Amino acid sequence: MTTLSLPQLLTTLRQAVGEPHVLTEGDLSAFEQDWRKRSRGKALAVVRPGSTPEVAAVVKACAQAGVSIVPQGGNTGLVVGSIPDASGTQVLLSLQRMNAVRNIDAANLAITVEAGCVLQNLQQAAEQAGFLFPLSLGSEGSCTIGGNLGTNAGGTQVVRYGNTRELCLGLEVVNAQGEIWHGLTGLRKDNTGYDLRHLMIGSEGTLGIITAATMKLYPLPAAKLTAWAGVPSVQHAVELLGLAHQHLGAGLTGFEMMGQFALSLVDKHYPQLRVPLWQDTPYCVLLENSDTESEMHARERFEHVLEVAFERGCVSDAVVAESLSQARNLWHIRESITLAQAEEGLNIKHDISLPVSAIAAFVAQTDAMLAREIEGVRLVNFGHLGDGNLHYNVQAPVGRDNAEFLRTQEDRVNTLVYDAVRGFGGSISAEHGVGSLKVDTLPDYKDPTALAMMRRLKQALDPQGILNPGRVVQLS
Ligand code: FAD
Ligand code: 2HG
Ligand code: ZN
Repeated sequence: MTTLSLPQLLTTLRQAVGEPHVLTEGDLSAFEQDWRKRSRGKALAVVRPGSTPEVAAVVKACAQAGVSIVPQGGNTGLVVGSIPDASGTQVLLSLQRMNAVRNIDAANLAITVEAGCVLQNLQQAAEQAGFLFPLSLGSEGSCTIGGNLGTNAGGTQVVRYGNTRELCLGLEVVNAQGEIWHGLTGLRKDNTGYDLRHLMIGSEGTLGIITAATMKLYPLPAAKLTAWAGVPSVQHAVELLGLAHQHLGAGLTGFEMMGQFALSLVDKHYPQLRVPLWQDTPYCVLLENSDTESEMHARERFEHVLEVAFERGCVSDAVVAESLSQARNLWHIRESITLAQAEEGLNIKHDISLPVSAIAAFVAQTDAMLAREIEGVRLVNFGHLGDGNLHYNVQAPVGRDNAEFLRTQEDRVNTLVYDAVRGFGGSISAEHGVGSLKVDTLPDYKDPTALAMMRRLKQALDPQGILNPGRVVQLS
């Protein structure tokens, strides 16, 4: 194979996707800086293909030039996995122009979209066709389905519908050789060997570039009920979750827990949102039930759960949304925690999962340990309790510079928290992924055989190491 020099590569890329879609000058910060503004890279070029054959042509050209590629969707990832490194030698491949809804197959309850389709647009397309696409994240106005698949995103409906992985029926992928795998079958059953779809999902752009996906659709719920409950402790929140599972069954679609400090940040930075109950109770829970039957029956069951929880002392007070707009406001408060943290200043983010049965003990033990280790430490503890997933974030003590705290304390705090997570049988990443932020930490917590198999897979599928190198697994 002939090799390409960098000028030849740029010429080939311009021929492949069109001159206006190869950006090398001007303000490229939207592509080169991560969402949290922790890191900034420098791309050789930002390349914006408009079709799958164009993606294949870009990958082939980069492979020929030995230039690596960083796939990017909405650039909302939180683990520094979607921006180029600082070398100025990587191609940033943005999928944003590939945003079409290709097909809705109502009988198969499936929708096929291109990878750059913004999640909210996908939700709306499904709804216009009379269906629900249940994946829901605070970043849904800008993240893309390609990025959701790349990270196997979770979000707030996982307790009922599963992670992005569970919602995917098929993929179209450009591999590291620039070949196109046409896997958009939409089949619900297919046991013809290794399931490459599941290998690609959650691989954070290191094994292939997802160009389109067939995703599952669900019936639209007829009634949705939302409550905000004050709970005296994490253990009480876990007991409330048990009651909700017992009485609501598959109707339980959301179960989020939020600590007092997390909610105080929303109250401080967005006082207009009027956070309920947060001053009176150490934790609040946001609970959602979705049903295909009438609201009257669902409401009876939903309120029964809260009554039983109240009698048992699991809930100290609760409000049930009386309208769609009240329910939306409650969800908006929950979704604003990430933005409120950003307003407060950088903190040390953790995205951990634990068996639900271990969460109360983990929080009690780790809260106390961090308070001993770092005087005045503030914990932004919130997350998807229904899935055993906490965002156990660590904010600098009052008066201490956030950036300095992050710089000097992150490694130490990570070790303290992740060792505790390991002690309770948990994972250091529940939904955000590894990216470059956790790539050097992963070997300390991942089963060594699993890690060795991951490295072998990476070497087999991408022997040149051109797809998002330095993310997920280091090869040397
Ligand atoms: P990007 O950030 O562009 O990329 C993420 C990773 O996927 C990178 O490694 C990238 O290389 C890879 N990638 C992107 N597109 C492709 C593709 N087409 N093919 C292969 N690889 C690709 N995450 C959750 O899981 N749950 C949440 O509740 C949640 N809430 C959030 C709330 C806020 C306010 C913010 C800012 C982020 C939140 N996130 C959450 C994180 C983030 O939104 C998700 O990780 C999302 O899935 C990223 O999508 P994206 O399109 O922005 O991907
Ligand atoms: C959420 O659940 C996101 O809101 C972001 O996963 C978590 O800000 C965070 O740490
Ligand atoms: Zn989350």
